[in-house]
Amino acid sequence: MAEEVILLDFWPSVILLDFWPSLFGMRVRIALTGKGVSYEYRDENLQHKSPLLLQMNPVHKKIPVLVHNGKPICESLNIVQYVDEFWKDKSPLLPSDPYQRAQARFWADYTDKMIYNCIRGIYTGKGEEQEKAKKEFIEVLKVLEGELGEKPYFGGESFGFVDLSFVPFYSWFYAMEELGKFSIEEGCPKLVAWAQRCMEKDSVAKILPDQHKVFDFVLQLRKDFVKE
Ligand code: GS8
Repeated sequence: MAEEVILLDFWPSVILLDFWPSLFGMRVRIALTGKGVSYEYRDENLQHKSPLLLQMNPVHKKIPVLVHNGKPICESLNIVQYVDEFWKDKSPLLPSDPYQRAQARFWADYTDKMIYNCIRGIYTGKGEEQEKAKKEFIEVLKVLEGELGEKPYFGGESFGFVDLSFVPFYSWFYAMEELGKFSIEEGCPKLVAWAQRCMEKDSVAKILPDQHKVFDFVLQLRKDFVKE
């Protein structure tokens, strides 16, 4: 019993294990910030993962991990849904209608599966391989632009789960454009306008890192894959 009390005293109630340029980590940071939840942020060195990360995510050993009252929650979209359910009174992210919720999860999952692969293809690829990733990236963005339609947000009139899942990618747009020598705005003007609209929200503006800083990071990352 005494041990339990010490443990609870020791743990700040919310800790986020993360890495600053992580598109997945940004989702969780935006969710917590939007909900007004204070949390301890711990930036991991992914080459030398902390014992806490290995203990809290023994399956994938990846960030982000939310540690709430000493208990881990893993996988960014799963964490965001947990945050939305636990702190349900402020800024709801998922719609209450079951069909709308299913649709929101579908599109969030789409951003996960489709965009990250293209981005990876752009920063790890050269020549034809990179061209293919670029083309696919624009196609995927156009599909998302179609889903957005004339709405201000994917969630309709307010910023929601799909917006939150997708907007971190905006911080990597500049790096992709520089590496791929193309303009995303030219192909997808409405999507860029949507991202800029999201940036007007404090919870997004505070969290998304500077695009130039991300570009420097991506250049370093690229060195591990491509010998120029
Ligand atoms: C992806 C997390 C991830 O790839 C999620 O949380 O949504 N599906 C997961 N995390 C990366 C850093 S961001 O690219 C990571 O922790 N990598 C460390 C490793 O692979 O060893």
